[in-house]
Amino acid sequence: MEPLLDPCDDRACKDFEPPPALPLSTELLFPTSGSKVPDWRLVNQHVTKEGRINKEDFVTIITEVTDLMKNEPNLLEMEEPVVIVGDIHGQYYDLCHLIEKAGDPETTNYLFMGDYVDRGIFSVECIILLYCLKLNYPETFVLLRGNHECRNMTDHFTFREETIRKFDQEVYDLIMESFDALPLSCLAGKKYFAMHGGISPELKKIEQINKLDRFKEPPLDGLMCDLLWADPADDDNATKTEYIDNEERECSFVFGKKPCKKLLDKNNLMTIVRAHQVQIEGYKMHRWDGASTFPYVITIFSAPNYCDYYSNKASVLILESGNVSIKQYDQSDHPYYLPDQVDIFTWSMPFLAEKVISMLSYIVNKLGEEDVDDADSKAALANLAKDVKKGRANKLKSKVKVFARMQKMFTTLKDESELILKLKGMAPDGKIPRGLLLEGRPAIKDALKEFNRAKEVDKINERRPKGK
Ligand SMILES: [Mn+2]
Repeated sequence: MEPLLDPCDDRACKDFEPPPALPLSTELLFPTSGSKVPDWRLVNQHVTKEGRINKEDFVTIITEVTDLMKNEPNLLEMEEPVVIVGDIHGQYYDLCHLIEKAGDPETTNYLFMGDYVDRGIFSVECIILLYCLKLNYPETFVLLRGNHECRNMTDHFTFREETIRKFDQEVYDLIMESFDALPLSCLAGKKYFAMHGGISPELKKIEQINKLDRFKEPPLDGLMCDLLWADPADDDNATKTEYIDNEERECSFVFGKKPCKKLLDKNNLMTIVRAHQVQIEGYKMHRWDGASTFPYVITIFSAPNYCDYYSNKASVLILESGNVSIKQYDQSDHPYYLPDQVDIFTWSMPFLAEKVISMLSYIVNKLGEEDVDDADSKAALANLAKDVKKGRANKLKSKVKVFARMQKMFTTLKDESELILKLKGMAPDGKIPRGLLLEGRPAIKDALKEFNRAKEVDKINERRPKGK
C-alpha cells in the first residue's frame, strides 16, 4: 500500500511512516472471491497506519456481522479457555495491544463485554477491527452489548459525530442496527456469568434472559436495562445492601451481597464477571466475604489511561481450567488529534485574541490621559467632562474590568492550552468547568492531578443522559 506522498520533502518526523494514500482495495480486504470474510490482519495493519476502508466495504462488514449476531441467543455460552475483556471506549491502539498480548484470535477464545465506542477518538476503527474478527471467528469471538452501544449514548457522546465525520449517517444507522443485534450476556466455562453492567431484581433464573426481545434501543428500566447499567455496591455497603437505586447512573440499581449470592446459588454459578466501571488496576475483585474468599463479582476494565486522563492500568481476565487469572497492561502510543478534530488555526485563536485584547485594554487605559493642545477642544472636553464625567468614568472603569478579565482568560487559554484541551475533551458538551479559566494555572493543574480527581470530574459522564 502506497503511503501519502511528501512532495516538498518537509515531513517533520521522517521516521514516522505517512498514512496510506488510498483506502484498502476491496480485492485485498475480501481476498477470497465470493466470500465476505475480510483479511483482518491486513485491515488491522492498514487501519493502524490511519488508513481508511471504502464505505461499501464497511457496509458489507456491518450487515454481515448484524446477520450473524441476529442468530445468536441473548444468553450465549462459551467454553474455557477464554479471555474476557471489559470496556474499550474507542482506544483502538490499546485494543490492538490487548489482542497482541492476550493471544491470537485465531487460536484464542475472546469474550468482549461491551462499551466499544464513545469517549476515545478511534471508535470507528475499533468497530472495524472487532467486526472483522467476528466475521473470521463467529463462534470463538463473542461481542456483548454495553450501555454505550445504542443511539441515545452515541448521540450524547462522541461516536455518532465520529462516524458521520469518517463515513456518513447511513453508516451510523447501520451500526446502530448492528448494536441492536448484540447479545446481552454469556455463560463462560459454565460457572462464570458475564454481562456489561450487572444483575437485576427481575432475574431469578438466567435462562429468563433468552425470553427478552433485545432488538431495540435499551429501555429505561427492567431486566435488559439492568444487565447493561447496574453496578455492584461498594465493599463497605455490600453486606447491608440488597437492591438500591443507582443514583450515579440515574437509572437501574446498585446490588449487594444478598441478591448476588441468591442468584449465584440458584443458578449454580461461581461469580459474576462484568465491566462498566473504570478501575485503577484495571480490575476489581469484589470479595464481600473477606479478603481470602472468592469474589462475588469481578470487574474488568480494558481501556488503559482511560480518556488519556485517568492513569489507570487495563486488564483482561483469563479463564482456564476453572482458574481465573488477570493480565494487566499499560497504555500504548496513539496518533494525536486536537479535541473535536479542531484545526491548528482555530486552536491558535486564544494566542491572537490575547494580543488583540491587550491592545484594546492599552487604548482604553490611555483614553482620558491624553494631552489636548488646541484651546477649543480643551474647553469642549472640559464641558463634556463636567456633564458626563461620572457616568463615563464608571463606564470606562467597567470596560477596563471586562478587558482585564478577558485578558486573564485568554492568557490562561494560551499558556495552558494543552491542559485545557484535555479538560474540554473530558466533557461531552466540550465545555470546560465554569470559573476555571479565571483561576489560572494552579486550579487547572489541580483538576488534572490524580485518578480520584479525574473520576470526580468525569462523574457526570457515568450517568444516563437525561430527557431521552
Ligand atoms: Mn459502561
